[in-house]
Amino acid sequence: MKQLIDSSDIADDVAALRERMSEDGYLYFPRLLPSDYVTGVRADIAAVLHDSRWLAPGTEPHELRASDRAVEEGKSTFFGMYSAVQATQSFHELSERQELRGLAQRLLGEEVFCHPMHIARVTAPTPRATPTPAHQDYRLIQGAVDTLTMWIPLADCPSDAGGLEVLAGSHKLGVLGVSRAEGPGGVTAQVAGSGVDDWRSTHFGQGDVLMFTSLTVHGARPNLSDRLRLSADIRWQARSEPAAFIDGYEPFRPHFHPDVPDWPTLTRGWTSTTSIEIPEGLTYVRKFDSMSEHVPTPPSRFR
Ligand SMILES: O=C(O)CCC(=O)C(=O)O
Repeated sequence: MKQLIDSSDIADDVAALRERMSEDGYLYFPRLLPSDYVTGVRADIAAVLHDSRWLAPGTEPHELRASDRAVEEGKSTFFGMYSAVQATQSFHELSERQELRGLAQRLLGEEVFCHPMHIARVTAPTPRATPTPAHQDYRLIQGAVDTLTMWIPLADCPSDAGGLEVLAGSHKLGVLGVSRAEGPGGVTAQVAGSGVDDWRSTHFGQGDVLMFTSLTVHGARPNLSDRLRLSADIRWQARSEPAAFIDGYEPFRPHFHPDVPDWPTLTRGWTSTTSIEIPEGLTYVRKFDSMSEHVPTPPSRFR
């Protein structure tokens, strides 16, 4: 496994950050979030997993050992557990951490906002759950091509637990063709024959941040452990650029809505909802069919 390059030493150097993102399509910051803080968020989610019987009987919740009930995301028995995770205030408040906002702002060079559709991944061991196939986020998220994803493990994720891997430099290939695939997202990017083959990953620790562009090909490695892999996907874009919406739905509903209830139900009893608020005055574009054959590559800051 080729290792991700650690960018901690350039975290405050705007020019160096942008140059490396433009070159590699990703940036990696080990332990960017304080361990105690991440442990608190994980404990809140582990309580949901315990109550949903996703944790093996007789095991400690923080170990995240999977029970037989743990299934791949999107299966019918997934949604009870996932709705409760999506109703967890501390999970969404990850997006309010200044370490994350500051990084996004430095990279995008203007005021940013965080998509309220924060995604929690509770990944059961393979083969019960198929690893996320290699894909680019742009076809799925659309809107601003310079939307940046932060993938954040909420528990240590050694390589047997199947962390994320990125194809360094693949963002320069533009929007790739896709085919249907098993696993989260349901699509895979047609990258074979592109000549780009620099796959990178690492033994992730809790609170690491792996950040990449919406054109960077990435996917998950198989979870060969007996634990649930727990991580968050947090996305940022420039406030001045359009966000995408699906016809018939208000923009930025919760992940997996309507199989997961809408915000009024999820946020009942919260002490603050700032983590999921949408700034006023955003512009929007209608989503296109993510499987379309030819999708033009919009100009980007990072190519
Ligand atoms: O955690 C995963 O399995 C997938 C995450 C991902 O693909 C993403 O953040 O876009």
